[in-house]
Amino acid sequence: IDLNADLFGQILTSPLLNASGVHCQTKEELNDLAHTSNLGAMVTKSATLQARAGNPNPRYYDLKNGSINSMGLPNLGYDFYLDYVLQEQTKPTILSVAALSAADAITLLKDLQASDYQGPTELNLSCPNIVGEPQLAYDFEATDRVLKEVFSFYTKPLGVKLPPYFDLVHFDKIAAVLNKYPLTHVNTINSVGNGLWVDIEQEQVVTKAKGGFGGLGGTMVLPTALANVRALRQRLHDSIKVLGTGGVTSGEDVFAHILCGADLVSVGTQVMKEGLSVYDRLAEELQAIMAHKGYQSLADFRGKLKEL
Ligand code: FMN
Repeated sequence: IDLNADLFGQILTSPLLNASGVHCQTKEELNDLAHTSNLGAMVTKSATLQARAGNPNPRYYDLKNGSINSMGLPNLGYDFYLDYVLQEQTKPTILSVAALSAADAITLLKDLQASDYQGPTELNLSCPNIVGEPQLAYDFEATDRVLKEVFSFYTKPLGVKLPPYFDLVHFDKIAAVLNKYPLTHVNTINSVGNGLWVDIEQEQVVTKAKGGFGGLGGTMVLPTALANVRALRQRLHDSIKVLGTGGVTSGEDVFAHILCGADLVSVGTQVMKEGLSVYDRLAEELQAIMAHKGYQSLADFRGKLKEL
């Protein structure tokens, strides 16, 4: 059984990725990822033009069924991550970038276009935790305008990170926008934005920024993530790969993402809970399921979810 997967032409020995934002902010963390077995490729923390401290603590809270966070994009700045992928990278890497405005996105990608970097980039259109800023990809026309301008000059591999959608008409609308552009991939889903958790003992919220509202991840978002992978795979051109993210805690969850059409699968919250050894466990569990079902490769079942 092999777990080989493809990252826009590069062969990976595992379909597993880290989810951007988890264990990928500092050079030490990125180097840890580079040395993590069964992690096929890595993704950097979403970088903004200027370094950001992010929101005040507490800004991550572990829940029984997942996590809630209001990190607010703490990162070392675009220059740091660009240097990292140009100089340090030893494992296939996706550079994640985020913009606080459409103008920032253009400035950042113009710089990237002019740089020596030729690898894959992911534009995060979906951070739910920036105070006062909307998640761009919930505005279909604004997303179209930004991508139109970006692809008027950008010629390197570029994908987008999407927020979860909850209405079939919204899947139609975002897919119609994305299908107009030569995107390498969509990564779905980002955190389910603006959940709220209540500490009954203290009668208070669990994270500080935004009055306690924060993005959800982990087991509780798995059905939403699977729906987004499936719905987008059904609507996007074949040339646009789908990276499945959200709710993965077991080999079965990885299998389900791939059955829904995911080319690669990322893990966020469960890395926070379990550490980087999670990738060995997931690969082993996935291989056991494949052996049991008689599958030799991921292509044997990718996208083959049956309907009733
Ligand atoms: N997604 C991004 O695209 N960029 C980020 O910088 C980012 N930061 C995150 C920080 C934390 C602490 C967490 C928990 C998530 C973050 N995310 C970010 C979202 C994750 O990449 C992922 O889409 C989401 O958590 C769902 O996956 P999960 O259920 O495996 O956690």
